[in-house]
Amino acid sequence: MVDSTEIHRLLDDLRQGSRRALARSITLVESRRASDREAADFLMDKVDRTLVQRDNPNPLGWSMAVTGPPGAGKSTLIDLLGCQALDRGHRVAVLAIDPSSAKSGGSILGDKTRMQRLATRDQAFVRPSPAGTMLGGTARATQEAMDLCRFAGFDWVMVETVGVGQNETEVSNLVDWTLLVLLGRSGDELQGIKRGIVEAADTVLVNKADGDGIDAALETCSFYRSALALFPPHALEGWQVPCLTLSALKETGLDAFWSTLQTLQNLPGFDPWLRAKRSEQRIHQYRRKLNQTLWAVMGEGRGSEVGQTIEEGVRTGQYSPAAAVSKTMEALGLQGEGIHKAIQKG
Ligand SMILES: Nc1nc2c(ncn2[C@@H]2O[C@H](COP(=O)(O)OP(=O)(O)OP(=O)(O)O)[C@@H](O)[C@H]2O)c(=O)[nH]1
Ligand SMILES: [Mg+2]
Repeated sequence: MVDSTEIHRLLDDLRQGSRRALARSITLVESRRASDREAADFLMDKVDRTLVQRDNPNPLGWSMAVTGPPGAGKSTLIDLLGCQALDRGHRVAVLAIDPSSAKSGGSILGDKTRMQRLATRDQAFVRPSPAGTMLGGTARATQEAMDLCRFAGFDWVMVETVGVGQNETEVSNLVDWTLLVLLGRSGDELQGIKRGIVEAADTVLVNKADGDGIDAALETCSFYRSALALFPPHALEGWQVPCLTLSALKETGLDAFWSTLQTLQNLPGFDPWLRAKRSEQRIHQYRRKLNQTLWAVMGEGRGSEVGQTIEEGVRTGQYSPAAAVSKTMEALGLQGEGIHKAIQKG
């Protein structure tokens, strides 16, 4: 249980940029306990108000998702980009959605991590989060964790996501920019990567362009360049999604990445586009939260008696899924009765 004095202390410490307070706040927003939820909502309300003010008139900070197939080199790249961003004067935070920690309680800061260099830099904040139950390979509370990072003065936030399942495009709703990291293989393997993932990418990077891998990387890159040219125009006017080759291991090809980023941020429409994107994401966040909250109120289909009874009714065929939704609304006092009656009559 966290009381309001403690929340105010947390807020003060976060304002000072304390990484300890940041870690604690993220733990709070990740907690599933109802009492923590209340405290977290109180905290996030204050955080959000400040962030909205700070983003006016010009949006501040920069966040990127790093997506891509397993083993493409996402963590290695984040480690490198993170260190380079620190050297450029940014404060860097990394949130890694860790599929294993949910089961084992393990941490990517163990020997599995490829972010050793960043993790040892004093100014950086690296945090693994369990993947939880959220779709999209993103932890349930990732959006809130990102907001907390920004509030604590981390102006460069990167999120590593798991795999390339069909729901991973959800992560692009959380960040300013999505980097898709691919391996150099023969071009026709585009099939293996779902089109939606490529469509959600703002920049495509073909990694491991080193040693014997150079030719394959170049070939893959030219294949993607042709494919990307056929995609609908990007929401940011003047931006054509580029494909670059690089080696996160040998640290080559990064200059092109940084200059691409500069070109992007210098586009005349950049600020209005980013402002609009962030506004739209707030709507997403509201809807996602509303879903989660309703689901939680219903005991996630298990905990509450009403939820259990209704689910049992769906399972046995007593209620259609549609009738069950209106029954649920009714149980929550949300004028479901009319709809329910209409279904019964129909
Ligand atoms: N040759 C070469 N190997 C690389 C490069 N980048 C990463 N690797 C290696 O590829 C392996 C996977 O790298 P990670 O950074 O862990 O890849 P990842 O995409 O984060 O992997 P998951 O998180 O497990 O999906 C490691 O052995 C890296 O050392 C690169 O540019 N060139
Ligand atoms: Mg990784």
